[in-house]
Amino acid sequence: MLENVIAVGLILPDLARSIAEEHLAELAKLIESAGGAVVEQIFAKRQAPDPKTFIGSGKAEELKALAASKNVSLIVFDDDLSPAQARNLEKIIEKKVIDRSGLILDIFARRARSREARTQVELAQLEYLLPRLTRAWTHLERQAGGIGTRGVGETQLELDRRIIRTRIAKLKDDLRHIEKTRQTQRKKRGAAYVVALVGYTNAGKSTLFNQLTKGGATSVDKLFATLDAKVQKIAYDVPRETVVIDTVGFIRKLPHHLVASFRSTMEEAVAADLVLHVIDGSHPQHGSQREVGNTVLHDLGIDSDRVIEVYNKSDQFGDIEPGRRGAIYVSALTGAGVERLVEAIRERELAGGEVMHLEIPHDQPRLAALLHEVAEVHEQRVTDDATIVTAWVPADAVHNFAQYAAATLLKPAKVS
Ligand SMILES: Nc1nc2c(ncn2[C@@H]2O[C@H](COP(=O)(O)OP(=O)(O)OP(=O)(O)O)[C@@H](O)[C@H]2O)c(=O)[nH]1
Ligand SMILES: [Mg+2]
Repeated sequence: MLENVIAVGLILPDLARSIAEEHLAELAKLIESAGGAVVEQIFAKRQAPDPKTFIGSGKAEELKALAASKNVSLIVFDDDLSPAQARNLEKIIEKKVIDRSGLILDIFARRARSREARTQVELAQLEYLLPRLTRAWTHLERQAGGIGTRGVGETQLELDRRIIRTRIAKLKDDLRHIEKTRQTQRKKRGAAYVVALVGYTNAGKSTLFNQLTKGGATSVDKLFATLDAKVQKIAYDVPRETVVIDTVGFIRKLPHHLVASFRSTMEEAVAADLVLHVIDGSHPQHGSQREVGNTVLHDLGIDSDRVIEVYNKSDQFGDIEPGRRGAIYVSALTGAGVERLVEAIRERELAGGEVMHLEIPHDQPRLAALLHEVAEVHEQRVTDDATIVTAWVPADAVHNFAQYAAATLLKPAKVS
C-alpha cells in the first residue's frame, strides 16, 4: 500500500506563489517517485523561517490535526530542515518528518543498482546522517530512562559516530578504486568520439539515448530513473566511431553530499567530446531547469563550446518556443528532429578532422603505420601497388596524408 504523505512548502515574501506551486508540484513528483501518495499540499506563508519549527508552532499543530484526519504517516518539507527543526516538528506532529534532501537520498537509495551507485548513495546518506545522529541519542535516552542515561547515550553516540566515520572512509576508498576501473574502461574505449547526454531529471535523456543508439535504456515518467552512466554505440552513420553516454539527472537543490559522491559518474560527461544538454522544452519551469543544468556544467568545468542545447518534447510545445542560438529542437518520443541532431554531431566531428580517401603506396610503410596510429579507418582494400583506405583523419594529421588523398569523401570520388 502507498504511504500517505503531506507535502509542505514555505512561501517567503520574495517568492511568487506560482513558483512556490511549481516547486511543490516537483516535490509531489519526487514523493510519487519514492512510492508515496500525496494527499495534501500545504503552504506556510511567513516573513522568515521559524528557527525552532521552520513553519511556526501554530502551523505545525494544524499539520498534526490534518495528518491524523487523513491517515498520513509522513510529512515532507520542500526545504532543508536543520536536524533540530526536524526533531521539534516530529515531536509536535507525532509523524515522521523528512526534508527534500532526505527524500532525494531515499529515491537514490531505492534506484541504485550498480556497485558504484550503491557506494555513492551510501556515502551521501551517511554524510547526511552524521549531524542528525542526536536523534538516535534522544531515542536511547528515552529508552534507558533514569539516572546516568545521559552518559550512556553519549557513549553510544560517540560509538555510532566512530563507526560511521570509519565506514565513510572505507566507502571513499572504494570509490577511488571504482574510479580507477572506470578510467581504465574509458581508455579502452580509446579514441572513440564521446557524446554525453546531460540535463534535468525527466528531461528525456534516456529516451533520446534510445533514439540515438536504438538501444534499451530505461525511460519512465519518474524522477531519477537513471543513476548509472550507460554507454552504447551510436546507430547512425557518422564520420567517427561514436559512443553515446546516458547520465544521472540534475535537480534544483540537489543535496550537496549527492553532488560530491556522484561526481565520478559525472566525470563521464567531463571526459566527453560533445555534451548534449537536454532540456524539457514543454516544462513550465524549463528556463530555471536550464539554469540548474548550466550551473552543474560550469561546476564540472565543461565549457559552453563543447555543449549543444537540445530542447526536447517538441511534440508538446510545437514552435511556440523562440529559437535559441545554436539550439536544436527534437522530440525523442516521435523521433522528430533527431536527424538534425545527428547532422550537428556529424558537423562537430568533421570540424575536428576530415574523412579522407587515400591511396598509400606499399613503399610507404611508415605512413601506413602512422595512419593506423592517429586515424580511424572505416574501410581498407589492398591492391597490387597500394592500400586504398577510407578513414577519418584528425585535423592536425591531415597534412601528412594530403599528398596521397584520392579525394575527400565530401567531394565526388575520383574515377580511375
Ligand atoms: N511528450 C514527450 N515525452 C517525452 C519525450 N521524451 C521523453 N518523454 C517522456 O518523459 C519522461 C522522462 O523520460 P526519460 O527519458 O526517462 O528522462 P530522463 O532525462 O532520462 O530522466 P532521469 O533518468 O530520471 O534523469 C518519460 O515519460 C518519457 O516518455 C518527448 O519528446 N515528448
Ligand atoms: Mg534517464
